[in-house]
Amino acid sequence: MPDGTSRDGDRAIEQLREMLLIREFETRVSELFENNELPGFVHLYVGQEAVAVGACSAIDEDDYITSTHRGHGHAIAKGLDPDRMMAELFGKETGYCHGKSGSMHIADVDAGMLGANGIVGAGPTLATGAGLSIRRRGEENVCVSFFGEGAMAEGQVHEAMNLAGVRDLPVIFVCENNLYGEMTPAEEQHHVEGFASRGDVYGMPSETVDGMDVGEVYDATGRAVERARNGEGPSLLICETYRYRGHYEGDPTRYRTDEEVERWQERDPVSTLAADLVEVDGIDEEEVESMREDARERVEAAVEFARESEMPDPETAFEGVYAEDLSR
Ligand SMILES: Cc1ncc(C[n+]2csc(CCOP(=O)(O)OP(=O)(O)O)c2C)c(N)n1
Repeated sequence: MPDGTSRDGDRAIEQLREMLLIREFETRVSELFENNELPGFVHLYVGQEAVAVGACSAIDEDDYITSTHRGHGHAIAKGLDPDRMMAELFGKETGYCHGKSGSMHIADVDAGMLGANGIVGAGPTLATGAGLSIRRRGEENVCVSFFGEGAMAEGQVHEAMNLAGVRDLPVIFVCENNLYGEMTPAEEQHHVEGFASRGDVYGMPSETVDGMDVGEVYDATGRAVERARNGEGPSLLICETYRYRGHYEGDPTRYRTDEEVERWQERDPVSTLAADLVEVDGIDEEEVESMREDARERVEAAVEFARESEMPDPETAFEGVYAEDLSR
């Protein structure tokens, strides 16, 4: 549980470890995709690591998240196993969804990861549903819903926020403003500046934070989680961030300049946190390097696991696809 204010070196080390794992996972996925080893599309999370890790480190293991088409970082931050994630990307039987979901629909309900989602804006509606279910069962959990600023223009996101507001549901809406929805700049898609006012209309407090700073995301999520657990309802958190890769792998990114990318990379969330740990907490640079090496090895082991796993049996194509009996 976050205390919302103090800096904690051990927590920051753990956050760096997770951010490095996401960075290495995504970097390796990019190479694998380029080598035609992965079927389907991939949308990478490189650059946005502080949002997933900051928010997920402020909730408990038995809390829930919903994710997006850019969901690998959210899944890793929620504690999913890189072996089963990589196997899913390879379309293998050992993957989280037995090779049926690929990158965009990885889910592990037991771990509270209610799903990546290829439908833009679908996560918040699931999160409001999870909030309703938490409330009905009398539990104290919360659900963090990640979505992009592009999704903020989707009707269902507003419906989800409205119902969560009306019912005071324990949902934290985390909007990752990475400035583009596919190739469209945010200012061409929204007529207001910033997104905090969207919370006002649904009666929930909003905070806008530096999404490149894991500590800021963690603290702000912690405040929202506390409200939600106290029965005070949902919150909206806007995290200003940036994706370094294209919208999808292979995107020529003609809609932005190299200078813009470099400007954001100067504030890289992983290097900034690592530098902070060295300067403020006095950890050795070698320790950071060894953490990076551990992350690389972990990802390589996941690639091996995925490569060696079997393809699913075609006979199982319709298993686990439809709900068996909705009447119960
Ligand atoms: C309902 C729906 N409309 C359109 C698309 C096509 N599409 C996929 S990603 C995307 C942009 C989403 O932008 P944003 O929500 O900001 O997320 P980001 O890609 O920036 O992470 C769009 C329009 C879709 N998958 N689903």
